[in-house]
Amino acid sequence: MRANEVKRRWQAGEACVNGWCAIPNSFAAELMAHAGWDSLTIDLQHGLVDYQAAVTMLQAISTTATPPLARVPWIEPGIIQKMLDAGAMGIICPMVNTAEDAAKFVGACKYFPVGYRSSGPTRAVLYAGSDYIANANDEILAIAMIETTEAMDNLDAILATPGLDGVYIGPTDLALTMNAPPVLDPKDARVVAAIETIIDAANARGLGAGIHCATPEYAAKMIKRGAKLVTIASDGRILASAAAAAVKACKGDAAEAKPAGPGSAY
Ligand code: 3PY
Ligand code: MG
Repeated sequence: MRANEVKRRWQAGEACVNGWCAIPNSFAAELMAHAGWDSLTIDLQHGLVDYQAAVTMLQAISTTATPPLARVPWIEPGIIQKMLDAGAMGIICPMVNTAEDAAKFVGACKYFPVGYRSSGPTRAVLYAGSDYIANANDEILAIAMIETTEAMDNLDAILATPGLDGVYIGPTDLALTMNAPPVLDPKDARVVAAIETIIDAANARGLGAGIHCATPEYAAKMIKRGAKLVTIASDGRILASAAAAAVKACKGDAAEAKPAGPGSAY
């Protein structure tokens, strides 16, 4: 089976700089895949991506060696297994708040005896190899999002889940449950302390800790702090800011963003 390079990096103690695909388009995903990210995540939660678009995006990413991950909309075994069958090499699952949530999530990602994933890796065998089923439990990554105070309260129990490979911090949801400003790259001392607690606890158990960042500077800081997977913004955000910068570079002070509404942090 094709080796999961995210896992290899984690085993070598290295971090992955992860790209984030929210635009539901195979060419956008192909462009991202050729940009040099260590991994790419297709976002079916807050990205505008449905299953059929996600499949074509996986095919586009397959024009490179970049490992594809997927964030699913929720802890729902159906979509988790469909994304794995389509060739995702790991799943990031939102709102894993309890040990029960974690067991349900990991179980959907792994075949018997670790979990209850059903056999049928329709495209995954083409992408990852005909010996997929025998090796998938070792290569496929189950990454639980820690993004609430409830998850913080249950952190040790979640991290102890057999088969869990890593965690992924959602700073804005985490901040919401702490009554702090829901922003990426947070400065609020309580949110920063929670992020550091999660990173340290994951590293102590040999699990990978990921975090969603807005800027390359914050992402680099998180790698120094011990994160093993840092996402920088998203394809949509990078496109929007590069486009606005190009217009501004040409028009100078006359340039003016023209949002249709109040705009968004994403
Ligand atoms: C969050 O900030 O809550 C996220 O889920 C980022 O991906
Ligand atoms: Mg979130």
